[in-house]
Amino acid sequence: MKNRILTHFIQFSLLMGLPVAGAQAQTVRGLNGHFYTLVSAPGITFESAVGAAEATLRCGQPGHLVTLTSQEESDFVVGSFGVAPLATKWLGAYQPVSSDGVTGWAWITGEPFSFTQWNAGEPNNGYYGPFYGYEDAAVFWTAGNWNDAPSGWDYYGGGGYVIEWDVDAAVIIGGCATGVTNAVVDEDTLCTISDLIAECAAEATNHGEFVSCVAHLTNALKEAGLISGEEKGAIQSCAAQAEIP
Ligand SMILES: [Ca+2]
Ligand SMILES: [Ca+2]
Repeated sequence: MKNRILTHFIQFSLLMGLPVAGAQAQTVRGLNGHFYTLVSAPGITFESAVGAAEATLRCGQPGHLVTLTSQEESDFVVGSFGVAPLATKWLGAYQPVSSDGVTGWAWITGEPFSFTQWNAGEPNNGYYGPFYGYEDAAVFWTAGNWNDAPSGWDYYGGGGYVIEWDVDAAVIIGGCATGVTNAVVDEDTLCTISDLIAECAAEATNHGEFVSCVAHLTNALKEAGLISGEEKGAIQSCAAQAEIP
């Protein structure tokens, strides 16, 4: 069995809302289960930041520029990193089709662009100089609010970017909610229980193999004290019901 859980020493901590120790010291995890990292990269353009976020892997999964789709999520990110460190860092809001500068905003993930946190007077498409009229991507500005800025803003101040990895807060298997917290099991890779179950799904050639892999995994998790017997049962029950593979 190739599952990581048996080859890595299990380090457990309930990382919800707390700084993650280890390799990615600036990574935090919200109550929504998502991970966030602030990266300082003075002079980076929006396009380069998009690529850098996708190239930064958590447990083998690409990130994306942060999408703040609720007040709660915005408050968490601003509260975690601070207003000053966030200023001029890119977030994942942009205008995919050039427009008048103030409409047609979207999240790079395609999530509905309904919640906004624009600074007073923004978006104004109003940067003077060579980029006048071309403010088509958003940076954090004052008080954790946003400002539209030129996506090619590489000479004056795109100061870096914030990466987000979408991870469930609780373990869900094929639509079946286990009710078990999707805890981190390896602090170096930030792999969670769901990641390891996904690994079982990817490796299994039939349903029996998947169920067996999840059984081994949950036994190891229980032995390590990461889940209770009841939680182990809930995960195994969902795995048995799931149409995987
Ligand atoms: Ca988000
Ligand atoms: Ca602006």
